[in-house]
Amino acid sequence: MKKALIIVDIQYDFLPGGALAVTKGDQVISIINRLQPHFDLVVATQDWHPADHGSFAANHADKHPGEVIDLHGLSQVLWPVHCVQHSEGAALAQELDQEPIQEVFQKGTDPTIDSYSGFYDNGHRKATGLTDYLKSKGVTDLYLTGLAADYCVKFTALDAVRDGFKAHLITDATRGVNLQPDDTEKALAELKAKGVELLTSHDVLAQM
Ligand code: VGL
Ligand code: ZN
Repeated sequence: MKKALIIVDIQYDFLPGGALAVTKGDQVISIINRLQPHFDLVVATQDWHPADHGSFAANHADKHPGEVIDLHGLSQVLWPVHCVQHSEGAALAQELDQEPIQEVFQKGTDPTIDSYSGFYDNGHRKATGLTDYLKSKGVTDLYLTGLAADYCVKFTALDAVRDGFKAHLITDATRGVNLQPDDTEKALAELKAKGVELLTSHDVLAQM
């Protein structure tokens, strides 16, 4: 058994004050920092959009964030402009200890399709390389943390299961966007039903 910590999208645009701020998103950072030394491998994902990305409401006439459109055959929630490549909002937060992070996998770079998961775009058309990387290192177990619980963390966890990893979600190391108030609760229930183990950072640290 080899364990990797997966840190999803700890970027300024998802933190309080950011373009797509997750309420209390900053509270997960110290927890993630505490977890990092206990893993065989630490990997991060980074939402990394070109300015003309199709998930931005501003790139569609008369559309607003929160509306849902058909984007090249896939249902797409429209978001405020966020995590534009090389912008300050797209940077990994300085408060996150980046020393233990071996590799950063970028996603959402194709303007025609969104990518919530760190493994594949939303149509499972292209891989980021994360699966091959983790398998090449002999990783069996993934511990998921970061933002946002109801989008990128959720879809990363689902793809982890799909690609044969044992997936664990550290519930106090994630927060949701909650476009609907119960979105995070629903996401966690769905993940649990699909075989993802839900546990707290306290549980993880006690096991190690
Ligand atoms: C995310 C919405 C749009 C996330 C990224 O990191 O959860 N959510 N892009
Ligand atoms: Zn995005």
